[in-house]
Amino acid sequence: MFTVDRKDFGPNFVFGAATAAYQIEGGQTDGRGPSIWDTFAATPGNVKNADDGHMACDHYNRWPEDLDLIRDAGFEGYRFSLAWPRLIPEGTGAVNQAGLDFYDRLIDGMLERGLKPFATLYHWDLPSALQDKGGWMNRDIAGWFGDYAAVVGKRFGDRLHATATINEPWCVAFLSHFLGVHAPGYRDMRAATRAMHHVLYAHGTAIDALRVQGVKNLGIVLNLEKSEPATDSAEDQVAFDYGDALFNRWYLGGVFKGQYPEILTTALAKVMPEGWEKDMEVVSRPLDWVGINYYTRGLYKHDATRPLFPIGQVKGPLEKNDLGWEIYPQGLTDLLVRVSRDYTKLPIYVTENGMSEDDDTRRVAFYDAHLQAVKAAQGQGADVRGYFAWSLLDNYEWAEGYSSRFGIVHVDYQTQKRTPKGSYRAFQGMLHNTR
Ligand code: IFM
Repeated sequence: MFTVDRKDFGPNFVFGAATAAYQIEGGQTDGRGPSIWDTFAATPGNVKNADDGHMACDHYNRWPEDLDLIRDAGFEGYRFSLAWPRLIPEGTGAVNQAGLDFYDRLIDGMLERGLKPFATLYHWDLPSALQDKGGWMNRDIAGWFGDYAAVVGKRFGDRLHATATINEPWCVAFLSHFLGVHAPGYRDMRAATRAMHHVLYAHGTAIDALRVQGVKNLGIVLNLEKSEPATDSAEDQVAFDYGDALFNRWYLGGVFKGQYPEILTTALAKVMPEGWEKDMEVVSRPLDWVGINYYTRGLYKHDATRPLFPIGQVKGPLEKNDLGWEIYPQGLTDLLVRVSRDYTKLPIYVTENGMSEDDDTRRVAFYDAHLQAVKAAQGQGADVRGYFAWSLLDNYEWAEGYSSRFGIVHVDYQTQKRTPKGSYRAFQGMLHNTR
């Protein structure tokens, strides 16, 4: 059970569970086009056990049961993503009627159960046809994404409670184009820098397209880490400055101030896309809310062997999840307070927080500590309006395949049987408690 009480968070606070299309849907034979994750997963060495999302949690067919689980836990919101290649198989042009029908059913299913739909337009499943044209490295992606946003806005906009453009632009850009860990698996600074800018330019372009369609309550979902120096040496301080700029300030500064950190625009000057400065007004279009996904901290140390940025990372001493990520609830409080103090007074939602772990008692403790951290941030003035557990279901954890389990509901991938875990019951206990 949790030590926090639902009432601690205020009357309009939204509790929810989160998922993403590629990680749970399956259902790939309704006219959906291929995505970069299909081919990335099929390339040996990219994903543990060569797992892919062709079946995932079969949510495409089992969504009524999944929505029942969300409702029965007492959650008020469901954060889900729409698959671009399901809706527009080639990325641009013809729309897939079966895809429209699927999301019609899903969104109506949420509304029938009294759940607020929190939609995300892009959670990493780029149509392969667009990758063939350079994907996030191509500036034209802003227009392609804007057109896709207009299709979603026109069809579903009036039924969505909140809409985010991009999930975790750092992952879309840096993790996928510099570290090579996610699709399309590039390890190239020029590719990454282009993606870092284009993903935010596309975000702003999509905001414009959604506003034209009259869609309300628009935001973006940023994954932020609590960056810290490994020691208090001057060199590690510089490493921390780079690390924080790359992970946090690029996105926060771009979206809320129309400015990228100077330390990066200087270091990356030779590979920045030409004329990027002129796009900053679009990058920083006014929003209605911001989502923050939080998991861990980053500890930075000086590393002179790295040519572009003299930074390396060290593993800290804190307790870790089964992927080796440090558990650091204080970091969530600090980030929420920092965002509201230094970047925006908009409502903040914790759009993801959770733990990869087989031992669910540790997950319950994780959630409890992080809910306490949210409460502490509210006490320090951060306008936090909601919290979404990642994830409703065990699901396809990208390069980790199905070996990593983040769910509050266990999924048996042989039978697709769902079994609520203790952490699900802990949320249920808190959310049904009327004390
Ligand atoms: O599973 C992912 C999710 O898709 C995006 N945020 C982090 C989660 C855990 O790694």
